[in-house]
Amino acid sequence: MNAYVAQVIDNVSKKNANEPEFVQTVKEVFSSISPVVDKHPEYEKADILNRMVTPERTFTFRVVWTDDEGKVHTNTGYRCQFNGAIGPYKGGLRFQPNVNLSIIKFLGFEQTFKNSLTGLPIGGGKGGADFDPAGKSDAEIMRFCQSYMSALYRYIGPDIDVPAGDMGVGGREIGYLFGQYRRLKGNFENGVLTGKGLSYGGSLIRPEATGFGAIYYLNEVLKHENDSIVGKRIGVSGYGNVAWGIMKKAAELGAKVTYMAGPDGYVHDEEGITSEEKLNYILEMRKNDPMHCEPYADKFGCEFVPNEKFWGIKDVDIYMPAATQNDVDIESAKKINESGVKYYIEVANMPTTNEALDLLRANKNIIVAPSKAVNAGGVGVSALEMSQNSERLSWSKEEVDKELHRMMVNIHDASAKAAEEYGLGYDLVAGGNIAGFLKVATAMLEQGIF
Ligand code: 2IT
Repeated sequence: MNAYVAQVIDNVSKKNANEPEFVQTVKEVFSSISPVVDKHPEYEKADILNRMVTPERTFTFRVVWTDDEGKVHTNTGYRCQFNGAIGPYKGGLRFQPNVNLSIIKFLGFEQTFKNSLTGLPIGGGKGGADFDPAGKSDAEIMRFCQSYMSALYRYIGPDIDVPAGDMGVGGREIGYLFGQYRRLKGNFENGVLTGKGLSYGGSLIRPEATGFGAIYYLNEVLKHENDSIVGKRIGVSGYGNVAWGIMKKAAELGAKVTYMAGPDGYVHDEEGITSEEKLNYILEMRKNDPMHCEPYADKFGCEFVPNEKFWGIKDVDIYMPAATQNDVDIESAKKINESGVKYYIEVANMPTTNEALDLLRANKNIIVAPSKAVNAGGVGVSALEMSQNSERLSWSKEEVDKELHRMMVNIHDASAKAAEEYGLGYDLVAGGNIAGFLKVATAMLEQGIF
């Protein structure tokens, strides 16, 4: 490995030893860019890598709210404005009890390269809170969001930093966050958030964009292998917003999701989760209880395996981890390697541990695609939402979908080309990291030392 790259990884590992997820993602991205740094000594001269692993600004804030019984609760909010070299900071907010600085920084670092891959002018950022939305009433969610935005609003804006949703933050939360921003600022600046409702500047297709984009990307991988999506069976971990978009688009293109997994176990639906009735039921089920997917198996009479993950099953063609980080560990990766399944398409942010990813990438019979490319259609359509807001108009469904499709084809092709240029063959993981990195590095170099 390039000595400068190794030295930066070593620095980060020591300095951020209490931030394991962040260290993990830095190692993953930077191990791919070693040949690029060999070729470009100017990066070391300008210390680009140490600058890239140091967020431009990170802050935490107090979020106090009152529950329906009148009890006062205190949470910690976060926002990490990681890299603004190619555009305003852009990235979601995650509300989950396990949120901490390490998780926010890993997501912000990944987001920087992902956003660069979209080809659109957006920098990288991420935020959230250690708030648990499970079991909260609508009024409690609203009060939490209002308190959260009261602390954040001074530091964001359409040309500064544009948050969106992530786990625990969907259309409802974005609505309350935007309402409070508007109330505090006394203006209508809807480009400050994306993932908004259609009545106040949201974009068509944004809720489905991450899942649809993942299938468009998968389609390019299949084409590259002279294969076709028609008739393919897909195992998806997760059944949230992103997994749902995958199910829907897969069905539209003639494939089917036959496995889905939740925190309580997994469902096997050999017929495929393809009908409108099934897709609608999943939305209903999730609204009532986001922790259990077993009711689906009960309702549609299919197999449910409690407390297990499905990694290792042989009766699918494609695995798509779409739940959360580090869902696939080394033991799961061994099972996947033995399953004979050819395509491993990451969807959730960092769903694979580094060890597991190395093992899968070493298997020449498996094609691995990285989440920062595969799931980039979500933030990509967020950037299209920003464009629509600044133009003060809205695009048709067809226009947004066409742009999303074009973006995913470009991301796939740019990743394949970057890997090819560095003599790495069809390595989508390295290629995605290299292509994302180059644009950010160039922008930083051209803007001078700071
Ligand atoms: O991980 C992600 O890319 C997101 N949560 C979406 C971010 C966005 O700004 O739409």
